[in-house]
Amino acid sequence: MLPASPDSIACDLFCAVIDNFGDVGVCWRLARQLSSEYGWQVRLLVDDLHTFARLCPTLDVALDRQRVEGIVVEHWREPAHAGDAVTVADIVIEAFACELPPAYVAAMARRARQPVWINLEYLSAEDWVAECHLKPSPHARHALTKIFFFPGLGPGTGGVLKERSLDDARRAFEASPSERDAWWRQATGGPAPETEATVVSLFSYENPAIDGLLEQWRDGASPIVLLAPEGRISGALARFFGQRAFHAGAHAERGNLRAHALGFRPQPEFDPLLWASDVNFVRGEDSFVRAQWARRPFVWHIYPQADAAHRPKLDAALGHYAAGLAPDAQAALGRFWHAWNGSGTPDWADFWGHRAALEARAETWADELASIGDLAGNLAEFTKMQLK
Ligand code: TRH
Repeated sequence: MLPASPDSIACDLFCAVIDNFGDVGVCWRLARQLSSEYGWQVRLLVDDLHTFARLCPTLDVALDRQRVEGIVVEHWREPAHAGDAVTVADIVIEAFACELPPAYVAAMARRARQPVWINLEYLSAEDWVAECHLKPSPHARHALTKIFFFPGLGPGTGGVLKERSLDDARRAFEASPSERDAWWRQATGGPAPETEATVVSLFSYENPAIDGLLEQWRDGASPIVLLAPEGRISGALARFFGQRAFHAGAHAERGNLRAHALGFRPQPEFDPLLWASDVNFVRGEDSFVRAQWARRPFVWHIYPQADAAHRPKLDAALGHYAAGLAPDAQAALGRFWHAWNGSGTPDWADFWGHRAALEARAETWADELASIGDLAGNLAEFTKMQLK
């Protein structure tokens, strides 16, 4: 980590956990990157330390204030609570439109130098995002302006998070048989599988399509090794394998399908799961992004929203990712993603028959995505201009 110089930028990042792990997952990743790569003094205020501790087990959920990996973490207890002393940072980020405490906003308005106020939005690949990115919104009562920062997959958006060291870490893992072997033994209790096996990681919400897919894998011609972190899909796996539960450490085998239940790991250890797999089923926002940086084919279970508001978002993501594929592979990818998200029945042979094309596209897509700059870098550059 860079040493915090006296004139280094102070940033308060507010995070309200709505559900699951993505809200705090994105904030924790961003906080670490702003601190370690840009030398910012980051204070992360989170309202749910228990969820946070799943991603960061060194966190002490009993503490109101602590320093973790160079970041000050405060338990944001009440919506109205803004830390013990209302000190306002140079940069204030409210993640995903969580409402800042009124006392904090009032203190922002009183500050001699106006802070840069960013509302970090959810990721969407839709075209309108580029039009709204960095648009200001004046506060109704105070002389303050909030800037909307939109992550996205295309030019003109804020991009997505990517640490500078990520590609090197992935390449080192891929190049080191001993590191991979150690990973397999630690994750599954056994060695890496035979090379003809297809390794599938499965991080997903409950999904009625899973039973059909498990049957196809069981009855398929070549071996499938399924790595399933314990979570919302575990109940369906337990039922399929006739077990009472499918907790971390459980194993099961049916036909050509072998499955291992993995423990939920600290966030930095999530990437090696993706690197150890041939194809990754991911969900939400942060794991969706990590799968893209893993440079392997992936299947996205998008966070379902009321009135099917997620459907255009799914298609917009496909529009970017599938664009470089030949028409038949593009159609198969679209069919499979739609089926995994409730429209149709997933056909594994149809999808995986395009493995070579999907693998090639995973590489070119990661390069395209990297060309728009990463979110923390884009944010740091924008705020630097504002602070001048
Ligand atoms: O958990 P998610 O579904 O999170 C979210 C939230 O539901 C949020 O409200 C919603 O708006 C958003 O999705 C779109 O999926 P996501 O975003 O992929 O977050 C999961 C995080 O958990 C990610 O940071 C990776 C991490 N993780 C670990 O740290 N260890 C693990 O073992 C696993 C499986 C995941």
